[in-house]
Amino acid sequence: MQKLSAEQRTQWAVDGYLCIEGALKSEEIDFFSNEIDNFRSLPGWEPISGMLPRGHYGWVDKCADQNTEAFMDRRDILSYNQAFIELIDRKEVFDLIVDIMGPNIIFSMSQAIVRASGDGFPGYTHTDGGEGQREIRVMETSRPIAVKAMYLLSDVEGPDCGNFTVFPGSHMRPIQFNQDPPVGPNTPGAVQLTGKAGDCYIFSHALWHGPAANNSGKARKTLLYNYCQMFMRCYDFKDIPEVVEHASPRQRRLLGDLGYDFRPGSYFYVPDDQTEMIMGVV
Ligand SMILES: O=C(O)CCC(=O)C(=O)O
Repeated sequence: MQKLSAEQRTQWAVDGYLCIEGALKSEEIDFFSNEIDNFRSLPGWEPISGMLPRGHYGWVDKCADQNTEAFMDRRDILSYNQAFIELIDRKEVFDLIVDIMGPNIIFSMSQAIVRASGDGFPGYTHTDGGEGQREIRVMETSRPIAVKAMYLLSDVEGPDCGNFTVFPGSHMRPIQFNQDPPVGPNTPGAVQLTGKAGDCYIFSHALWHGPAANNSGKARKTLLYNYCQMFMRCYDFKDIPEVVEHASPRQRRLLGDLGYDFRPGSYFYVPDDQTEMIMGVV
């Protein structure tokens, strides 16, 4: 499997994120972009404003706004197309995630976000994994608990274009989540990243990050795939998801199929063949 270059390893340790340019081909960008537009009209998990506890998603018949340029935040997207399952272990990104996290990992969530232009959303900054993980940071030399891959499906060419915004190096500092005004994409130290459709950002759960406002005149579309150490389990599914039937052995393992029925101790010590399975040699 491919490994981080020396330069990438340093950037990962120092900044807490990487950009993989051209991770998706142009026909894949169009394909995934169309898929996102298509499942707007299909049932799925979305935030239901004001009706659920923070960060929880509810089942909706369709996205509230059918305009493909409007906001959408759809979770658990693997069942919409086989291509979303295949993306779980896409070589250009997955190899590097394994190099960073080690082999004892599981796939924990998938998401498609469309950030509309000009809707007044100011952006926000957070760390991943909610209140608990917010208290946990990594060192330069430690494996992270969780890592996200964010695939850009739109070009992001200037500031305030819905940019993925990061505070380089912040994965090693406690996030100041109770400031007034809150830490955000225009706080000193924030870097609004630009990129091309097809690029992929890989970042640690502990990095202060989030979207910037989008005043670009066009929607910004992304896919987000999250991986965590196996002991943490998945965020998106209570049980092994049905899509596992359409997955390769490695994808099955990443979706939580250990090859035996659940018993206390499962996901604690990993299956005997975990390293070979993740490295793709079984
Ligand atoms: O840029 C976005 O739309 C949100 C990405 C993000 O902050 C996250 O996935 O945690």
